[in-house]
Amino acid sequence: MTKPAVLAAAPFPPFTMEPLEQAFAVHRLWEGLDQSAAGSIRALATNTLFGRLGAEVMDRLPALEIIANFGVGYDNIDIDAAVARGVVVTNTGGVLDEEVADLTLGLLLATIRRLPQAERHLRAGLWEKGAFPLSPTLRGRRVGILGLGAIGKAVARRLEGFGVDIAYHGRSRQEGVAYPWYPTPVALAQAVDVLVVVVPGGPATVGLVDAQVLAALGPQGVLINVSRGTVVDETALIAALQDGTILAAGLDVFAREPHVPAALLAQDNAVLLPHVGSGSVATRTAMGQLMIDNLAAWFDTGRALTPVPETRHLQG
Ligand code: 8YV
Repeated sequence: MTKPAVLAAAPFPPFTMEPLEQAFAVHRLWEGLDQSAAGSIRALATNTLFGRLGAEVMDRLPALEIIANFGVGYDNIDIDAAVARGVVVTNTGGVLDEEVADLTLGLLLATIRRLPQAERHLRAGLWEKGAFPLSPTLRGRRVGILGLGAIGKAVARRLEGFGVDIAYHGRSRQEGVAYPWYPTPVALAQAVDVLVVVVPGGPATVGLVDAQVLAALGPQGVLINVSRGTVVDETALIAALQDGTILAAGLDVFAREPHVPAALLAQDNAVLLPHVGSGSVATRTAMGQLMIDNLAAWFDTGRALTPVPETRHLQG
């Protein structure tokens, strides 16, 4: 039986590339794609590394039926263009939530207790000259979660174990959630002194955390962002870190990855990670497998396993 033709938009790790190539006839976009091959492509496998997957790529693929994303966030895909072409889009929600939540707590503690700075102090031989300065604390803080989805809830469950108060903002108050809900990001920021950003990226959330939200968070405020750099106004954040509008920030994501502004690198009150939220071997393997399983299910049954909400109606 002929294997369905799948276009890989960008390279995947070997533990994903190998099973992908076993199951499908894989074309590699980065090696070029001639017009006859383009006509045979029924599926696209992509990830955020490829960059924006827009109408111009989809238009080159007249037989395209499905786009499988290696990642839970799919702001890298032009969903309207996919829906207009009847193309189902899948993501890898579910298999990375706990991993990203673990990382979020690690980043939160690292930022408040200044762990990377303390380690730098030790490695630089400064401990023998003097103790590392005392740090701020998580004790007695109130943590606001911006975006109480699956990852936000996994973060909240962990925070309960840390004995801190939790509040949240999302578009609407959630039934059955006991944490206080605030109707706007500013109102949430005013009520808390740690703001954890886990809201999805994309046009609806660009600049959601702006200068006003940072001012509301206040001089003892700590911002943690593990979602997308676009959700935070990076220029406003740099200014807020420089002038003490907020205390500190822990960032796993940036507006123009992998570029990190020099002004952020210069801030001692920022803990900066290279987008490693889901980046363990086990979780990335599971994400790759779910991407492949989505494609296999689509070709076997005409129904993908984890279509994104905007394209669910396109499945039979
Ligand atoms: C990336 C992520 O997909 O799942 C997401 O939304 O941000 C990450 O897991 C990862 O960088 C793979 O490209």
